[in-house]
Amino acid sequence: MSGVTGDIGGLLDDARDLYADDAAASELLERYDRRLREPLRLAVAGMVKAGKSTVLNALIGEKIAPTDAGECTRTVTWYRYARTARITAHLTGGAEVRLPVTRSEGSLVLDLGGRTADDVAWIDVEWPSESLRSTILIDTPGIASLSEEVSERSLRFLTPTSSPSEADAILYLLRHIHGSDVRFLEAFRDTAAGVSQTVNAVALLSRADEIGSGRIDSLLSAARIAERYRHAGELRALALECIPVAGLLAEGARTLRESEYSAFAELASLDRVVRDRMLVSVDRFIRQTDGTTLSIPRRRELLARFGIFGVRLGAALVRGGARTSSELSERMIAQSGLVDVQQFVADQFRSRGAALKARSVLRGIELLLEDKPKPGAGRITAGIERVTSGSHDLRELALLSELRSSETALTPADAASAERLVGGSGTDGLARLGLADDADLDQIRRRVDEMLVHWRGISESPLTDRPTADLCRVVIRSVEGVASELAVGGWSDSAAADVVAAGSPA
Ligand SMILES: Nc1nc2c(ncn2[C@@H]2O[C@H](COP(=O)(O)OP(=O)(O)O)[C@@H](O)[C@H]2O)c(=O)[nH]1
Ligand SMILES: [Mg+2]
Repeated sequence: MSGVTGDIGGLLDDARDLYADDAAASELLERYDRRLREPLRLAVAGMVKAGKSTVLNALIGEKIAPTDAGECTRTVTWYRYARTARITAHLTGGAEVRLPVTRSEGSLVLDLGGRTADDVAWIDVEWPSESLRSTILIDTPGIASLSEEVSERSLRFLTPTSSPSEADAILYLLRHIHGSDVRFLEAFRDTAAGVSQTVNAVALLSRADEIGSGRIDSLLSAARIAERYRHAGELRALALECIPVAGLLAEGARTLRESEYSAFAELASLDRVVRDRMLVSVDRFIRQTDGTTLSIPRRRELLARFGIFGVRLGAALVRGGARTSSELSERMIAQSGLVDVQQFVADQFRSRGAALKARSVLRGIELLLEDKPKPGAGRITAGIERVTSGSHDLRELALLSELRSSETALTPADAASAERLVGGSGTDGLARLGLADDADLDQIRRRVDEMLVHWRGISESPLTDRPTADLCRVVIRSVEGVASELAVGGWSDSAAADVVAAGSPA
């Protein structure tokens, strides 16, 4: 354990001593301790039928989360890595029941054995998928569901009032920005309030293929809408990014079968006029025709798996040269937006995993101290302050949130630069510096120097107020971090001279 995780370990020990005579509090602290060691918890949330379970399947690369309307889509379900598959239902009364691991046509079948979603607190799916090693994925029932109880289940889980959210970060799926989306995201942000705020949500503009009615340029329209949302006031403060994603296409592509490749190849080989006529609409596609040897049930199956957009795209990609099922799968995935989502999760959530988990746990300890005040707790409160202000990672998260949600005294250009430097566009060094992937050492060194001089200038100006100077110090520390990460040791020659010059009494 290192850095912030280690510091919190010490705090948790102190808290355990303080609450040694309180079994419930001790158990809670035990859970926080485990949470620090487990992978990051990433929840998929959004309104009913936003495409949550489909995107989750695409991320895992298997049809494992149910997407039909069964009872299981109304429960919170955890997907965690384990070497052998095992499914456990945690019942509302506290009991645990093992559920059978059954598959049907490649999909996992979750069978509650006659119980309803109301009987089940949550389902724990342990699954041998590599993609789950570094992240726990959590599927949640739709918020703003017709059934209030179902919505409540998600809200209690993601935005509880007296404990931290069970999720460290969320993928929030939306099709249009809706009042309930904004209200939920605000509640999620406020659940993380307290000393170590952050923006830890990303918005996914989901079912992107349907945006242009499934026309082949639908994804371009979706990209334009996402761009608009990205800068729209309300979403900007609540989500780090807005990424368009065609989940069904991604899910279909990641689980593409040989027989499906053959079907696309057959469509691709049809005479152009016949093909265009067939693909003009869903109705046309499943109509009786002599134009193709694909039976109507097979065509229906293709539609269910890929949507009309996916069917059109699949045929176009085969015509464009996808010669095998794996080539087709790769090209479909590239179009779906899935890679952008994966990249975002890696850059913004996984790379900050320790800080995001720390934030959740610190908030938990804070709330416990509020809920059950005790003499001697002051030491722990002070410890929380110390860890929060001493951890550069946590200060970066807080600053990012501040830059996103409130006006600062910085010029718009400086605010944008600060946001990038603290990792708002990705946590790797080049992204922070706003340099291309192939930037050479010289460019990096120059940019680092330039940034240090600029931000020290603001920080030390007599016109700069105290909060802005504090903000500058976080930015400077981030730039120094980048310099050492990218091993441009040389920055210190000129920059060190600056430090000496600035610090010398002359
Ligand atoms: N066309 C299209 N349909 C989708 C997409 N994602 C999900 N769906 C369909 O929408 C329905 C609801 O999807 P699901 O993932 O269960 O939504 P959830 O309620 O948010 O979990 C299912 O019938 C999916 O096949 C998508 O990207 N494109
Ligand atoms: Mg679902």
